[in-house]
Amino acid sequence: MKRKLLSEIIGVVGLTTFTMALLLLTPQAFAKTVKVEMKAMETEVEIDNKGTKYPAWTFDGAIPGKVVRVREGDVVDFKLVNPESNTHPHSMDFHAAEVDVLNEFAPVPPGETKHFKFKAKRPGIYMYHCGASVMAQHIARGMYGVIIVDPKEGYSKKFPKPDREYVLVQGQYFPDADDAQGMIKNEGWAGSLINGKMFHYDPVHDPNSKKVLEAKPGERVRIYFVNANINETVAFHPIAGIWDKVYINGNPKNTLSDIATYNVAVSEASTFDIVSPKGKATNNAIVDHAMRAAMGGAITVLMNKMDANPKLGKGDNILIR
Ligand SMILES: [Cu+2]
Repeated sequence: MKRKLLSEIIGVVGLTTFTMALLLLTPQAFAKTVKVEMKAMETEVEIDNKGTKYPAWTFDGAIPGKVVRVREGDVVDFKLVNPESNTHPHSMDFHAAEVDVLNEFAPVPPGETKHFKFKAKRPGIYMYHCGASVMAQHIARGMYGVIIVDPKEGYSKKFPKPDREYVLVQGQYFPDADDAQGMIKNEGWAGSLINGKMFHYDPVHDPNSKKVLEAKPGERVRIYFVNANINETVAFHPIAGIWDKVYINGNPKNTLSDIATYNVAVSEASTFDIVSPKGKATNNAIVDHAMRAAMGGAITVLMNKMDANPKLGKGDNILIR
């Protein structure tokens, strides 16, 4: 009798251990808390390749702010510092967060710090931006960036592993940085910023441009694109290529195939795969096909060549400054 009881206890303990081990192996068990800290900085930046200065408002001193990358299920533990030396309130609005606009996204006065957490429940890519009033001005002056929430399932046939990844964030350039009402009305914009600079990666149209995106012929290049314009939709097109896949909102559940031009709404972030022909060097010009924007700087050269820099489009080199 005693022996039977003992074996039952061992059985239960064994089962519990087995269940715990199983739980440890489920994807939730790998979810982590990712600490992200940003400092609002009212500072000058260069908005073209010849060094023209602009009185920007930024996250951490650069347009766009840093790339935040987490995995579906992770908790983002975020802190925004607004130093006393600033003259305006600033805030953070992560489009990947489901929270309270009046609480987590509330403006932070100079000299104060805001701390909040959210769980990144839905995979995809999302814009983040300052939402302090006048919001159009805080975005136009540079307070935006991207958060990537990688799907917990990882890669699949439907969502193949890319060979290279690049982040491109487009914004409108308003030379009169104080004209908030003009920004709202879409008046006075004079160019398009790609990752903070007009013609940033386009030596064809700007001899001062020294950078391009690089890949090897035949590689799958994944572009994470954010429309951080104030009022303008982006007609996103790879000249001399076709998007192999477009993942609306960056989510593999929303996959389109064989797309020449895809309209990206203001504040939309979507993911675009392009695969160049194998075995020969080619070039693509990734543009906003709306001509005012393209001719104002929204052109990015993607060079597909055998001796592509092996470090570009990998690891920390997906947003090229
Ligand atoms: Cu701001």
